[in-house]
Amino acid sequence: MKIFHNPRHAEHTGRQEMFRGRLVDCHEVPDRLKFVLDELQRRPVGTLHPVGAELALGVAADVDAAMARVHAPDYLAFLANAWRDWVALDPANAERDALPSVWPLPSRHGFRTDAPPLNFAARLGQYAFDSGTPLMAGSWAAARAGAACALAAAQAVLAGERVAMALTRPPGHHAGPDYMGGYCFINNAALAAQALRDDGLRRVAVLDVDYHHGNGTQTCFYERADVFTASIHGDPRTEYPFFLGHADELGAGAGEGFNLNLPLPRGTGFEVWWATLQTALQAVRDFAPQALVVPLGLDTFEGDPISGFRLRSADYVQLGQALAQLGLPTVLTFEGGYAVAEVGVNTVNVLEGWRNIQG
Ligand code: OKP
Ligand code: ZN
Repeated sequence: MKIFHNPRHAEHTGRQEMFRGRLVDCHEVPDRLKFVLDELQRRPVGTLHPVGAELALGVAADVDAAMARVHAPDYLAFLANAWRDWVALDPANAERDALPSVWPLPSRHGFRTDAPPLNFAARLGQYAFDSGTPLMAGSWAAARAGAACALAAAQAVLAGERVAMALTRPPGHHAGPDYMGGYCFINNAALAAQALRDDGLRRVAVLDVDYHHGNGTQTCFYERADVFTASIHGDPRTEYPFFLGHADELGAGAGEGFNLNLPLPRGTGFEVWWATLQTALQAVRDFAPQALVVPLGLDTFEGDPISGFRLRSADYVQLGQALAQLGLPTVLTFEGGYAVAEVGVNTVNVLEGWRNIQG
């Protein structure tokens, strides 16, 4: 197994996120990735490939083109210049992370979309759906290098690898065509799926096992029949991201029937989660894809500080085995998992499960 990791991930280190009326320490921290790398030293289940160097060696143009296949040009330009614009708003901002604090409500409330604001604080609100996603000087570089990891993993799978992982942060599955949020800026899983399609695979499935609904990925492919999206997650009636992820979201237009949401109540344990996984796996098999992308969140763990499922560390070996048994070329993207001390063991357990099946 090839593991493409992002040497620039720590350039994105948030200080605080807004949570229920106050600023709290960020959960999405660089140590998450470091603990996975540490565990991979102890259990070398795959080969490690840093991707930052490839960015410098001229793959950069490909990365920008691939991001533009998923994200809107104005959104990418916004991200590329966001830090400069934040500091231009007030030089004192150089010492603070950027967080939005004002948003347009949907246009039915009368707010205009035909007169976009110039003020950067307002533009940040236009492109972000929460105030829990701090943006700082290195966020763009880190997210862009992460996109390169996702593309490298897709390319490895196209070249014949059975499974490849994009080990990067910030995560991606909440980022939509033209918005950031949920700690995400660039949707790495969507990039990988689109890259697989662009290289000639006709059908690609995405199976999101993060605790939180992959709203960004769902939205990217909602009206398409070529990419089937499925997600098992905490019920949005009580769980983040709240405004998407219900069971009645089946896709639209040509994409009708090609989205599957399997929300579960907070507190769900492995037995029910596993039965639900079987439903998702059967739906993937029914779609008969030529490749699979798995946004791999480890925040279904019982010890996760911001999530509500009850999986144990050993359960992740079974998850890896079940995914491997699909027998599909697979790209894994690293998403959530905030029990930092255990996220390395839990991640590598998935990969270990894969290796059990591969032989
Ligand atoms: C990102 B991923 C917790 C509030 C929730 C957003 C959670 C984003 C999860 N204090 N903040 O899906 O793991
Ligand atoms: Zn999550």
